[in-house]
Amino acid sequence: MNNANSLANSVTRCYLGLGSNLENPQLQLLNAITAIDQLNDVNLHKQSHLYKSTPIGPQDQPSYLNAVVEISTHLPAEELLDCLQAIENQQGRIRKGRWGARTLDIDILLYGDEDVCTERLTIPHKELKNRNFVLLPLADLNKNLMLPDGQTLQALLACTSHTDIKRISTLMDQWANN
Ligand code: ROI
Repeated sequence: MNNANSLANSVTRCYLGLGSNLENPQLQLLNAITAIDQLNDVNLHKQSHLYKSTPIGPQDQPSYLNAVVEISTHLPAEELLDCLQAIENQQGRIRKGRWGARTLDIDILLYGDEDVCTERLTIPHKELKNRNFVLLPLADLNKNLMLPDGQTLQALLACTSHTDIKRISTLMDQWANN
């Protein structure tokens, strides 16, 4: 349903992508997930494994750590974005240019089945289909996921390179299993 959130009080299931390659990336992601879990009107359901990935963009920057979480919320997409940007800022956001190293990015990948296109937001995320560091963790959470345009995650994964990304076993795995 495309207008799932137009009804007052309806709950929307969302997927958020997290990435970091500066200032202790693992701690950045763990702290961000804790902060997401503590947001008013956000329920954290699942978190993916943690992935080490080769940078997209200039190669003279550290490898990234990436993960995806599944949440549900009553918040409209832009209010959710405000909350996520506040978390990025609270964690002392550093961004070395558009394609450069960064302490923390939290992107709204999917907001229910909705297509959102505003000045601040494009959902589904513009690069979702092209990024293995988004597709692989999404598959940890919901391998039967279908995008609003009807494409399946499995079909996207089948034409994605898996060579420059590695699933890593970390404290986060233990945390996820508790
Ligand atoms: N590259 C990887 N591997 N992971 C990211 O999260 C990431 N984020 C970015 C850019 C600079 C595009 N490259 C990335 O913003």
